[in-house]
Amino acid sequence: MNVRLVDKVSNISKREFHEKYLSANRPVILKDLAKDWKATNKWTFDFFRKTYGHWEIPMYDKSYHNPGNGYMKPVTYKKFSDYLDIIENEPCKLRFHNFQIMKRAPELSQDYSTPEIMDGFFKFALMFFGGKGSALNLHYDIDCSNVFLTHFQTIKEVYLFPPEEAKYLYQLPFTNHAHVDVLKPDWEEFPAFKYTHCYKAEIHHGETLFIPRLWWHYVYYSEGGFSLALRANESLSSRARGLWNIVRLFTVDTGMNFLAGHRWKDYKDNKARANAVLAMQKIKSV
Ligand SMILES: O=C(O)CCC(=O)C(=O)O
Ligand SMILES: [Fe+2]
Repeated sequence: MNVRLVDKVSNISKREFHEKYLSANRPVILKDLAKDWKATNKWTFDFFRKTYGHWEIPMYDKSYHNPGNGYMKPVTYKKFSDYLDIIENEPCKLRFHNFQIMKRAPELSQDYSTPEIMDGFFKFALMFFGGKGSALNLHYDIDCSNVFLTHFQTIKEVYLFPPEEAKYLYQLPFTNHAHVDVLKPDWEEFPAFKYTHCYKAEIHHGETLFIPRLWWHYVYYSEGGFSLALRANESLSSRARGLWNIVRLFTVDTGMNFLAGHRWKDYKDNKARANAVLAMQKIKSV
């Protein structure tokens, strides 16, 4: 597998961003997009612990996509302050993800501003927390948004793959995810993965990773930490596609998981394998 580093830039104009990254559909790390945000200094482990520590929060781990009753459901709940104590100090595989934090704490939206680097930002924002050693499996964002992921306090790694490489990633049909462990691939099970072009981004405190729409990403918390994801989509047709994706993929997949559990998972695994075999045959016949 071929791994390249994602560019890191500062002080980029809207025009240059459009030309080099948005229109070219390329990821980039923006070092200073969040430099004037209050959040950059204010959002510490201690701040969240002191202000919102009493919340009960849902916890997720790598069983997120296991078939059956627990499919895409929390594995447990924890007090937010207890969870923050853990992820600040020790390894932990639990994550708290896709959290629309501003719904619960609208005052936090005063701590950042909508970036001006492109148009079409959505009002809502998501937060992601993870312990050292936790990972979010390979997926693309089902709503087809461009994502601006700003990380706070620590470092984390994101591995990105272009949309056209889904076939080498063993995309599970009717889903937006795949189960290759990017950091430790099982080459016997996923031989096509070696044909991918992987882009690695290491995001440090206050840096923002631009994930272009439909790009696949695998997130590894090399240290415990948290990020804010702002999302933008300038194109009405792609917004519509995102909505359609949510209805079509989510309804079919969760419905079939409910009806057929393990058999549905086997069907998806077999289909992903067959697609990868076909893709490899095409490469070899060229
Ligand atoms: O940072 C994370 O844990 C996941 C981020 C992500 O997948 C996203 O913002 O789309
Ligand atoms: Fe994502």
